[in-house]
Amino acid sequence: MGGRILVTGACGQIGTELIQVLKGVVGEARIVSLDIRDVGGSSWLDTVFIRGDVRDRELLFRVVREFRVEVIYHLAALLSATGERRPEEAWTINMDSLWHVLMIAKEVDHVRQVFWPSSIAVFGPTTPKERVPQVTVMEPNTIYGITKLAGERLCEYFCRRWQVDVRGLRYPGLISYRSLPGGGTTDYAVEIFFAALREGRYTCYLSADRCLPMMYIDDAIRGTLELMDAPRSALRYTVYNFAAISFSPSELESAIRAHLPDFEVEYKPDYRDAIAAQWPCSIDDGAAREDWGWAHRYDLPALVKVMLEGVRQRIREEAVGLSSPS
Ligand code: NAD
Ligand code: AKB
Repeated sequence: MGGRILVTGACGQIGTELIQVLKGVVGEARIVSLDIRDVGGSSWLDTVFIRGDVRDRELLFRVVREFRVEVIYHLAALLSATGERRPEEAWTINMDSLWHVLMIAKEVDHVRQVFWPSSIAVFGPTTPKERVPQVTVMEPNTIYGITKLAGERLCEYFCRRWQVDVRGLRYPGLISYRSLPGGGTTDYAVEIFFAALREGRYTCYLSADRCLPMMYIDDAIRGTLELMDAPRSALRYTVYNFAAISFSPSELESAIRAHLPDFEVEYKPDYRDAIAAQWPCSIDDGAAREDWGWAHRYDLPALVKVMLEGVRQRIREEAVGLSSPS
């Protein structure tokens, strides 16, 4: 058997979707999942599951050596909204774990690649709002954004100083129905579909005109794997701007209302609106498009269509006990 792929944060929104796709590429036997959540056994989505804390350096070294891991997708983190409620934990989970993963990649010979996600949260109030360039002012003022900025610099450092092959993307808000988001500011763009189909109404915690960069999950996973497959020599950056579409809650509301004319949204901005206010509306991902051929496939109408179909199906399955909310 070839080397294994380790996915940390495996039970989260991205981990769940990434593993399903990776299984189709390399088979479940080559995937090791790690998360702090209790999944009720030693298997997650038919992969080997290790329950543990990514801050535990010894555990990470042991898992990587025992399973002869070659590639690490290091996804475990606290996201922006949770991070503002638990800043010290956000710092230790997001930063200590990245340090350990990069040290492992530096020291363990059979580890040849690391993927680590950054975020649009790396930008701040002094960053341009529209078509943010790849290289720009980055002065985030959420703890989450600060960990992403420090993380980007750390990845760059390990890459330059020790030739660790670490690659990253500044993900926008990701939208999915098979796995649900956890503790982010952009989560409204998933919740709204469930509320539209279940209750016909939604109370949105962002302002109606709070425009943010967003992406359908299938585009995000495909782009991630394309970046990992790209020849290292083609990559000018360690972490790339990565974009698809941008919209505000009221634009999403209108796009949903094109399918559900009676759908109603009330706007009651809370602390998450202040977080989103620091982030840009749109991103220039020209470097990703030039260097490794990135191209998104889902525009807003396509995203709304696939989400309404998927959420409707999921609600039906839940009603007959075939699927449980995650
Ligand atoms: P998520 O919150 O859905 O999942 C994170 C997972 O990490 C959870 O399953 C959680 O149990 C696990 N975890 C948390 N603390 C842990 C610990 N101490 N040890 C082990 N596991 C732990 O998040 P996600 O949306 O899947 O995000 C994955 C990565 O992508 C994160 O780094 C996040 O910052 C980044 N990202 C996500 C988005 C998005 O919209 N989903 C956008 C930008 C960046
Ligand atoms: C969040 O809202 O925290 C994430 C992100 C954009 O990083 N979805």
